[in-house]
Amino acid sequence: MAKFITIEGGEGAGKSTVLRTIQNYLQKKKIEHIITREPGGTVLAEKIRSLLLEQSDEVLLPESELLLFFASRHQHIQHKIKPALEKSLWVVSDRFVDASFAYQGAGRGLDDKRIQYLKEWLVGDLRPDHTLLLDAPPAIGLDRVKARGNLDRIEVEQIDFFNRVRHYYLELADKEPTRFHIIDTRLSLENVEENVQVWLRRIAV
Ligand code: Z5A
Repeated sequence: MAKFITIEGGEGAGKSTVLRTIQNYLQKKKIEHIITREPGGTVLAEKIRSLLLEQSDEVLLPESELLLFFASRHQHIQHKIKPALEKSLWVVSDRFVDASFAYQGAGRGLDDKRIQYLKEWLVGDLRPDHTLLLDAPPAIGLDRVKARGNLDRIEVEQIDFFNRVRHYYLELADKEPTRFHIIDTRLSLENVEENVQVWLRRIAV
């Protein structure tokens, strides 16, 4: 049966490595799937991604940011996620709607009720079967991202912003233990990979 899996976490949590591990596993098991991401995933949604991540002289207001994330998500759901699930493919998405509550809600301080309204309207009852939360203190992830190179518009936020994001994700994982699995990404990449494999063997039944 098709599964919808999302990967969440802070900056530099190692999502790229984890996604490669998942892709290799699904290929080995001959499970048909797509790997996709938010913001992005379709041609127009990727254009919105550029607007969201580019540094700009004009301040992108929190409300506009939230609406752009949902505009990108709506394109992504209707043109990519739902059609794939309807064809019984597994869908693995690098971030999904939890990120809006974490970043725009907890991070930027926008009212959860407004985000909930957009979720009910545009996401409806589409819900990930499993969510992998890659967790580490933000200082560690940010150091990794800085070592990698240029920072995007969101990565230049202050550490308090990322602490609020992390705290939100951990609370949500605590509330939804059946959906969430947390992996500590302070561990080496090899250990993270091993833990992802163990989790995959458990869910891919
Ligand atoms: N966002 C939002 O605000 N609201 C929303 O609704 C959505 C998203 C959907 C873009 O997302 C931004 O949009 C993101 C959230 C926000 N905020 N920011 N900033 P994104 O997912 O495309 O970008 P990202 O979260 O910034 O991804 P990233 O920085 O590329 O992180 P990553 O993919 O998790 O990291 P990585 O490239 O795999 O690893 C970074 C480096 O660390 C790399 O050199 C690795 O080799 C190294 N690394 C990773 N793990 C380890 C371990 N365990 N040991 C040693 N080294 C490691």
